[in-house]
Amino acid sequence: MSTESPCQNPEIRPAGSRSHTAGSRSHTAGSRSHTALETGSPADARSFRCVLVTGGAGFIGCNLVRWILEHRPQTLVINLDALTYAGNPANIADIRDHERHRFVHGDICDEKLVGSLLDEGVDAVINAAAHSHVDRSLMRGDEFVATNVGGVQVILDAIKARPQIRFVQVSTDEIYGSLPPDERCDENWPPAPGNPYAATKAAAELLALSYRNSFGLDVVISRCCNNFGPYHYPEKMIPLFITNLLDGLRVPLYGDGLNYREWIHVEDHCSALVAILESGRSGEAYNISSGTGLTNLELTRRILDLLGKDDSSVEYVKDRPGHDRRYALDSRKIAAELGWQPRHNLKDGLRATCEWFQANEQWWRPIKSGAYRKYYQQQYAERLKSAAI
Ligand code: NAD
Ligand code: TDX
Repeated sequence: MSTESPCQNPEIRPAGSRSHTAGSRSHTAGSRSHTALETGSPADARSFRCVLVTGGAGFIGCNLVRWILEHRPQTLVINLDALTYAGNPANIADIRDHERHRFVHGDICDEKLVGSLLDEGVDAVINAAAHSHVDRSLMRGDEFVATNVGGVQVILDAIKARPQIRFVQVSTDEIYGSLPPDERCDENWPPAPGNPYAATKAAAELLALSYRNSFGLDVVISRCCNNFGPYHYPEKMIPLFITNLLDGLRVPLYGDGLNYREWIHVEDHCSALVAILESGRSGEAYNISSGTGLTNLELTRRILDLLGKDDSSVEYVKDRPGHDRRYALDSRKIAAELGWQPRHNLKDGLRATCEWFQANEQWWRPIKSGAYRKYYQQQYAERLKSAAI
């Protein structure tokens, strides 16, 4: 891996540099590609020379880094990731040596490191580093508070000393909590997080906005619905269910299976984050959704169908405590203000995702061993009779 920052290396000429294709593959059969203009960003969109992406070895982060390298040839990316259990060097293997990308193994809670990276010419931070799994936050909350709140405070303090830097906090639809039937929430809906993970994400938003109010920091917030796509860590529902089914195991559906979620392809989340970075109004939050929602049971049946299985592969298990029943976003604001639209539909995206997991066993098999097995046993042993993986 490169040790010299691409932001400081005069040999790297971002505007004219070739786009990186060697070794990379298209992960999204059936999707239209995004060109530089295709986020739909308004004409007065800002451009950024060097973006610090945190959590860039995780699911959304690695897709975001790849998206920026591919669609913003003028932009250099520093990728800071602590490589927790969810961070994986294999997620960025194909871009490891990209001339506009530098990976730094480190913690967003490390004040000195964050400050020194910002001094490398960074003009924007997109914070995707987090502990992100609701079920783990129900086991213990300390790491969630430390990273999702404490880490954000460290970044904000570092930016406070360098106020020219724009900050995008990657947040979630979960901050709204469970919605009543038939309601959709816009960005003014009051936060009412229903689990410790969601509470830390809501806290981080409030903290970021308080730094804007107190110190004039340039802060924008994104709130996205559930993502799916390549490199999704297989503790989350879609990749867990796909990989279990590929192994001939049953899938553990919580409760009655009627909890309702909206699902977006991760590439659409990435294009929305870039639109928010480039054109989002300071101090604003933007919902991001595909508008496609369904119950977990309906989603499970689609996955079963794609993989040639039936309902006998489903095991209804004890529900998640405090399980939010329904999330549904009104995302007209990002469409109206920033011209952003999703480009993937669930049907094709889900098929492509199943195909990706079928074609990339070498990626997920090592994950589903070792420490993951311990987690799986802890999480499901009592819930799922077929938990012996
Ligand atoms: P993930 O768990 O796959 O990845 C998180 C990454 O953050 C990992 O690479 C991990 O190593 C890194 N990380 C954790 N703690 C860190 C620390 N202290 N310092 C540096 N790096 C650290 O999560 P994800 O699904 O990719 O989510 C990314 C972000 O998007 C999170 O902020 C999450 O809240 C948000 N989000 C996720 C979804 C979703 O459906 N997955 C939806 C909306 C918002
Ligand atoms: O084994 C399971 N069985 C099951 O029925 C798992 C892991 C999940 N579920 C249900 C719970 C949820 O209703 O499926 C739904 C999706 O669960 P997850 O994949 O764990 O995602 P969720 O809890 O909705 O949170 C995700 O979307 C919002 C991300 O993990 C968060 O980081 C993001 O903020």
